[in-house]
Amino acid sequence: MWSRRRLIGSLAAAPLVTGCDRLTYSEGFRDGLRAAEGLTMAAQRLISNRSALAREFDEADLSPVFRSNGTRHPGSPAYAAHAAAGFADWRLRIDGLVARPLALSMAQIRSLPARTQITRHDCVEGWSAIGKWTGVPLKLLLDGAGASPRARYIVFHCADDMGPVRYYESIDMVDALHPQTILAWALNGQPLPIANGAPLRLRVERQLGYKHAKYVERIEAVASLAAIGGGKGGYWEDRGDYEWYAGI
Ligand SMILES: Nc1nc2c(c(=O)[nH]1)N[C@H]1C(S)=C(S)[C@@H](COP(=O)(O)O)O[C@H]1N2
Ligand SMILES: [Mo]
Repeated sequence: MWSRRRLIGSLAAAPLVTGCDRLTYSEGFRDGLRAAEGLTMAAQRLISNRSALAREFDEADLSPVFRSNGTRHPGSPAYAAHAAAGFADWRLRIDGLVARPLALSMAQIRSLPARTQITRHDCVEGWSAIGKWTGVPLKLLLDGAGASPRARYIVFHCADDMGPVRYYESIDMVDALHPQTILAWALNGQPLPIANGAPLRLRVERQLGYKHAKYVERIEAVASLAAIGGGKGGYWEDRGDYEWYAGI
């Protein structure tokens, strides 16, 4: 049985960078890759670029207003009830290819080690904004749930209806384990506003705006995206509007 106490203890004790990560980010490992026969320059560039940090800014750079886009309020009565209760009964579920499926309250999530980062958000519609985000590293949650090595993608299921379907997005493990990939619960030092995805939204800083799922209620580890939604890895991707890979 996975008690609440053990859960918090285990998540809180989890180091932010361990095992594979340290290997991926260490210079020695990259040197090894460089030397590896048959690996093209383009592939090397891709690997090192994708694990690099996105630029972080100063307080002075913050946009006066961080605008919102897409859903500004998931209209459902269920969401409205959660908002009215200050999201006290909201649960983030973590399931799929994990050893220990979790359902975490916002109080539990806020008590976990947090990362704060000031980054620029770039929307394909042609606007950018700089905001300060605070949240729990996704890696910590995945380690806490015991994500399987068979997991190749992480899917974010959202609470907002887009007509008959709900918004969802997905990222691969390179982005999922990236140190700046967090589930944010604060924007500019304040609780995350509803317009920006309360109570919890993804920040995946090496990707364009539509990948940053708002109103996240479930995180699913999967080996393939084929059986999720329309099979293309996201709401916009299924419609054929945007590409799944939106790296910046
Ligand atoms: N659940 C959900 N997530 C979403 C969207 C949405 O409509 N619903 N819009 C996306 C788009 S296109 C962008 S640019 C950002 C906007 O985030 P913001 O509202 O905090 O500016 O959220 C992304 N995540
Ligand atoms: Mo966007």
